Amino acid sequence: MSAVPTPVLPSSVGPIVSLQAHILQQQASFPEATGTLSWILSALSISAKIIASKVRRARLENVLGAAGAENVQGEQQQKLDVIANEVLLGTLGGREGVAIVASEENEEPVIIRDTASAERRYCVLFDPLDGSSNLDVCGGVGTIFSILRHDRRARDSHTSLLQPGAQQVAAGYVLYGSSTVFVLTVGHGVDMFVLDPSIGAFMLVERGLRTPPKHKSYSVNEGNRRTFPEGYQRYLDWAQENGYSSRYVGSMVADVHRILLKGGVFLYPPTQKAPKGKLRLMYEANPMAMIIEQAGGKALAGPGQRILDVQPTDIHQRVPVILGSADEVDHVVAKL
Ligand code: AHM
Ligand code: MG
Repeated sequence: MSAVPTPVLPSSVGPIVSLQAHILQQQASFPEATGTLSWILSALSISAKIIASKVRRARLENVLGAAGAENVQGEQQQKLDVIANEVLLGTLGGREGVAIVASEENEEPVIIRDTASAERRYCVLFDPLDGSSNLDVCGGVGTIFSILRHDRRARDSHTSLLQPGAQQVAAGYVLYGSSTVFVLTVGHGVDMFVLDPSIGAFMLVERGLRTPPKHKSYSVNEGNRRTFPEGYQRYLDWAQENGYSSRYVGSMVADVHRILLKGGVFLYPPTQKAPKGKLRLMYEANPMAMIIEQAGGKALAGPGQRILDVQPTDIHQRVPVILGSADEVDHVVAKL
């Protein structure tokens, strides 16, 4: 009797993997994993789909513009900031594994579950809609998130949250641009998914992303140049003398996504108005730093100061940011 040939996937057909399947595959490679983190990532994926649809319909539903209140940073909240925040609180709040949530839009951390009995629980920090002032002009905006293990011995929620970024278990962002992109790291490289709106699922489009080691491009708000510390001004002179391009959307997720894919350097230096920089350590700089480092780049707060090693003292604290291609970050640091 002749053996039945084993069917082989034709080489032209790559495996089709959704974010959900990818998370389960990764979980399976950690026998000690309980699935708690996977449930949290799935809540983030659902939030991203809901927020993406709200962003797409914002003009039609008349939810553009300011909400009329200021957040803890003293910044104008957009209506969609508030909506996106509620979506994330709602989806994460339903997940057993979430102990504490902290958001750019809430002054205090939100305790989701009685933390005293928490076994394997996590803290999730996020900026629900970063760059939201770009919404009125159809610009790219994003959600940024960071996941830390909840410290059961911590005396209060602040103490559990105040861990350096190097201890993040997972981090990522969602870019609501010409397509909706979900970029994720759980500490084993960076994977990228694109939302297929026709089936409502994020599909894997690239595994193990690497940021190019060099690219002659910088991304910074040059309107603030006169108040940058001198070293940054020296760097900009050098870059302009050496044929660098300037690219700045003013939405960190969009700017960092471009650098992740094409290379270059993103800067938010100290300024007169924001002497410690503008960007927030725990839910903007840390997750972006983890992604960029996992993709082979560098992320610093200053010379010799890795963002991921900064010990936070406040969940809303700010930090200067220099991140991107390894060689380009080195060029900046050489001038500081
Ligand atoms: P936000 O969290 O209030 O939206 O502010 C963060 C945004 C980043 O997305 C962006 O990189 C930066 O602010 C732009 O700031 P500036 O307008 O000062 O250049
Ligand atoms: Mg922000």
